[in-house]
Amino acid sequence: MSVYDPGAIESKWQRFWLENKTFRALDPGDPGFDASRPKSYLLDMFPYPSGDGLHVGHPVGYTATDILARYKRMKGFNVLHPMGWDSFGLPAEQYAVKTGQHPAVTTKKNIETFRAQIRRLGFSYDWDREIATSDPEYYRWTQWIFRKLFEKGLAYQAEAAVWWCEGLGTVLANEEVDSEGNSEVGGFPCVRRNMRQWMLRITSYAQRLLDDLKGLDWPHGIIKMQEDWIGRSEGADLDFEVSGGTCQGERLRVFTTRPDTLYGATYLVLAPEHPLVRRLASPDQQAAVSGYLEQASRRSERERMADTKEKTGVFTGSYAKNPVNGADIPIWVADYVLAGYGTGAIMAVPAHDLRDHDFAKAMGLKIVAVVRPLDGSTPEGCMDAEGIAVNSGPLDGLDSASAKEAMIQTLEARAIGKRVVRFRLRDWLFSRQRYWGEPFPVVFDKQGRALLVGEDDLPISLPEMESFRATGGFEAPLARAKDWMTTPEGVRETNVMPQWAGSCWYFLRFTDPHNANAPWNRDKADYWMPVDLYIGGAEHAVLHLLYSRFWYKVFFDLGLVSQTEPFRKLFNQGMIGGTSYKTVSGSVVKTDDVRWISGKPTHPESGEELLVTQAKMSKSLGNVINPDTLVAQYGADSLRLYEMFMGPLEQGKVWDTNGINGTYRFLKRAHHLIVGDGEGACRPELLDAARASERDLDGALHRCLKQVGEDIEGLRFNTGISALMVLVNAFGERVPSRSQAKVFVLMLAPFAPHLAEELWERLGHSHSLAFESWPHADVTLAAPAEVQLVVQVNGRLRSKLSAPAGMDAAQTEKMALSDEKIRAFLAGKSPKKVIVVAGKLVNLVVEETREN
Ligand code: ANZ
Repeated sequence: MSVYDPGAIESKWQRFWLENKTFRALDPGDPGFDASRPKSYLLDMFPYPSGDGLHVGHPVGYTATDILARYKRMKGFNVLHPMGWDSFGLPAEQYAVKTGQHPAVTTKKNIETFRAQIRRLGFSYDWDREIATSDPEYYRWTQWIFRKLFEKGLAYQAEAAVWWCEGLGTVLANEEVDSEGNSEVGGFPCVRRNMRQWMLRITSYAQRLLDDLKGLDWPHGIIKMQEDWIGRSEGADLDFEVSGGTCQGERLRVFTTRPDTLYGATYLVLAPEHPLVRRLASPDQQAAVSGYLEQASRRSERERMADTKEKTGVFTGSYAKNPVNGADIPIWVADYVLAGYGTGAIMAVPAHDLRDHDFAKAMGLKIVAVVRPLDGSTPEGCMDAEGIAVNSGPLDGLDSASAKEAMIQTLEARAIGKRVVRFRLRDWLFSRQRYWGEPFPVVFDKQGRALLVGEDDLPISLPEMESFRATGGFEAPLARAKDWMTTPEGVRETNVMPQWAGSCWYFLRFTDPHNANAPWNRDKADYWMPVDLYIGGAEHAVLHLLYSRFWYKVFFDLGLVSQTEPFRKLFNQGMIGGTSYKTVSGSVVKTDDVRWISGKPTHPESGEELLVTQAKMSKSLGNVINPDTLVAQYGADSLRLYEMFMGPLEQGKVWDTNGINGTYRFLKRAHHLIVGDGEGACRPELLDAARASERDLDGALHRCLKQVGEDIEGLRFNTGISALMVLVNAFGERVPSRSQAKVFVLMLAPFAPHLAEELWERLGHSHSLAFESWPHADVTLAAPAEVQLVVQVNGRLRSKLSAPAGMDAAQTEKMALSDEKIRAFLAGKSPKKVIVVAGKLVNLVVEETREN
């Protein structure tokens, strides 16, 4: 058989790898484990096994880590490359609601689909380490970790204002609600409510979470997003005294990052949720304040923060005294001040803060400038930069930094203020009123005290329930499982943990997935951690990465791990978008329904020409590409290769199914290069020693080898693949020698592993190439064959020649002087001076004539 038949080749090798456990990673202590080798832990963000199955976006990241995993094994590393399932969470529950099937059943089915699809792509995962976060053997340890958090005082209960979503029957975090106040999933309306919740004290790790970002090899954009999310601000808390009214003499504390602008504070603003608001409302402002509070409760935090939105607010009718100049300034309530940040109250300095400026303009409040620009200009509108203090009594003339310092000292001396550091980061809302999540290892005794369930009683498994639909009334579904809820010690907590919980530590479980006595063994974790390369989507830039970093630091403090950061290097693959087709009036035509008439997409019925746009792949646009069809048609190797060849890994791309033809043809040629057309295992000529005519190909081969190695290390897979394509072209119809064929096949292996294994076998090997050494690039052979020689006359470029690499100075000069163009230029004269950089440049200095 001599045709390239990916179907046969791929199923054969996938079976071989599975049966032989080729990619099983050995742990320290395992027989055969080689401690002298370096380790490499290559991790994909494990998928949520949705009912839709895999789409072509998933394999982008998986292929990238797989190329590296295969390469690192060949480079002599002990490689850990695992895969598992993030299988708890709202979508599973929603899917179950939709299909009427129990989440456990649908999740199991979805996992099977995902696993089969992923296996058909031939990734070199150690399948013995497969885990699922919804498996009681896994979540037993998530519960165990919760116990630790509770014991350390990092888990507590609080009444928290949360989003209640009636449609989903659950509370949602801020990030799960859009700016219109609808749920991101499903688009159901949400309302703010106070409810008892579990919170995790991530804020006590804020400084460390910020500081440790410095040592990470992560994309700058992601580091910046984490920094902003943590949001460290230095400034001061300071007190204003209420003058007059029922609150006369009470102190109102504000937080400011600009204490230097205190002389310009012309009013105060409280968040609508501030506890003093109602009491500060004077009798004639009572109605207006109440009306405003009602209106504000319906707006989302994001909407409230957006600068572009119109500012709203009302005067409370009360005043406070500015402590430095004694002025009575009005107290307002406005929702641009957030309850959850600082003290929930601000001093407004409209001359120097944009939001205050807009507000003062809208409400006709006083604006007093107290900072002038460093460049002496007279600014119009708001001047929010730092500068020199003016109109500020003793601060006048000081630069902003010194003025801040001086003001803080004054406030501290008068005991009406103090220096503070604040973080935007809030504690993590850790409970959900759902079914499909980890139950808490908590019962409440008769007095309502939360007690931990003993370690030996874990896992607390989810009860079987007939209906897990929310019934409304703000009750968790588990509250209906009365038998399950009641225990001799007390009543079980009926909330469950959020989806993030399981993914906060799965990378540790992979180091020791079947441990029945502990979440992981310290020695194993110490050996494999930290993750050397973590690849996944940028959509997890903030929450997943922040939460896992937080837990990891807690584990460090508990002595469960030896480092403080879990992911040394992070890389975000670009998204694959699809093409979508719409009519002028905006109705979507699914990709499969588009009728192509003379190369133009048209409506299948009306014949109207359609508009083409690039969009995210989604079911509703009908533009989701299923990898299974492509694998059936072209093979997994072609698909893998194509996804890597489309462009740089980090870049977003638009899917074009036609492109896969190119990588398929390349693999066919690669197959032909080794196998030929004959009946034998490979081309008979391969068995001969290299013949003289093929030796010139050694240069091309080693140049390719050098580049492919460098490109894999630098995650530049597209250029590595194109180097392989160039090489196959260079061979053309010529037959490689046996040793050339070996090098070629080994280089191909990380990219197109099935075909490479097949060719390796045909070259006469009886074992897998997975652990063959990566061939050594011969530097002399890899040196470029030709270089460019630049010839100047009196410093001006006069000729460019292509020259054989490795010429010495004399050869270089001789070549320059014998060039036609240069000889014409010199017109028989000999240069006064010749400057030579061997193999690169010759500058001829001649007497200037008029023409020169
Ligand atoms: C007076 C002032 C003058 C301010 C000035 C800024 C510029 P960051 O840097 O984000 O920490 N602020 C304080 N608490 C707030 C809250 N709960 N909701 C909305 N805004 C709040 O921001 C701190 C600054 O944001 C504080 O400093 C305060 O306004 C405002 F020329 O005080 B500033």
